[in-house]
Amino acid sequence: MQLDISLIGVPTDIGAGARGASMGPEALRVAGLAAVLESHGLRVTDRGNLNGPANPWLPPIEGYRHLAEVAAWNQALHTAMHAELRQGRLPIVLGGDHCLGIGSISAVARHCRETGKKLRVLWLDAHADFNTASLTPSGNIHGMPVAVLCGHGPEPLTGIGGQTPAITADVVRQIGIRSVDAGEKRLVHEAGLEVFDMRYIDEMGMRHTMEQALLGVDENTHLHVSFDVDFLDPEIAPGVGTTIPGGPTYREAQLCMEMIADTGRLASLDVMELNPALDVRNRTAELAVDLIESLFGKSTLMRKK
Ligand code: 6HN
Ligand code: MN
Ligand code: MN
Ligand code: MN
Repeated sequence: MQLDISLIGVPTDIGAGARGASMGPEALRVAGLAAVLESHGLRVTDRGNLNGPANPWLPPIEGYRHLAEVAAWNQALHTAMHAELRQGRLPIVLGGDHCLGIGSISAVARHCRETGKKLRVLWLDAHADFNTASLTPSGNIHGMPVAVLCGHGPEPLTGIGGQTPAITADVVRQIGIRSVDAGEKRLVHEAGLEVFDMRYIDEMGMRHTMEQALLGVDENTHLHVSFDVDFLDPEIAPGVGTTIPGGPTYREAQLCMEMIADTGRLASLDVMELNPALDVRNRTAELAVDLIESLFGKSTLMRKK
């Protein structure tokens, strides 16, 4: 695992349906993210926050809410993320709403093309985030990033990073899914996305799920985790804008993170959708930090490799 970590704060809720994810980066810092990582011998540099347009809080236009502003934030993130990867560092994006997956993952994909690495994206989320302008029930672009990355979307977003599509559906594994809109469901099937939904996790268990999701990850793989905090059950993680009941428990989420850590291939991370305005005494931020600690190798007992 790379030892040099960069924190990139992206304080915006420009793609969301509720205000407040713009405060996510600071809540993660207050919950002690840097110190926790440093306690495991990792070197952490906090790059501070990116800048971008304010949230004008306007209704959607032709199926997109705040398209120009979403494009500006994602272009800024793409540039910052790519610069960190090019320096051999491991970037952690402190979101911000999940529309930022576009800038983040397009940068990772570009880096993989330049270095000949094989990309695997684990999308941990209650939602598939595979809507388009014609399918979306809300116009909120945080419901669209995976579709955009796969080439379904407006040029100002699909063009970020210089190659459209930025990724193909076969690099993605979605885990924890339990809320997909009707039209979105059809497109997910058409695109051939591999989805481990909650029904699958209930029946097969998190261990088998992660074994399947990580199948084929090898020494030449760049593993990117896009962690939407609403992946977690709302009982343990209330601080998100779009809670959906029936998510992974504390231990299921820990095991998920621990099995990712065991691969030793984690090379970039998004922490998205944390909404401190809806949280209870920063509990969800603290839980996110606890899980990130497991993602970087904390486990309850020393395990022989
Ligand atoms: N997220 N499918 C819903 C929509 O409006 O498109 C919800 C999307 C939630 C997105 O949590 O990142
Ligand atoms: Mn999401
Ligand atoms: Mn979500
Ligand atoms: Mn932990």
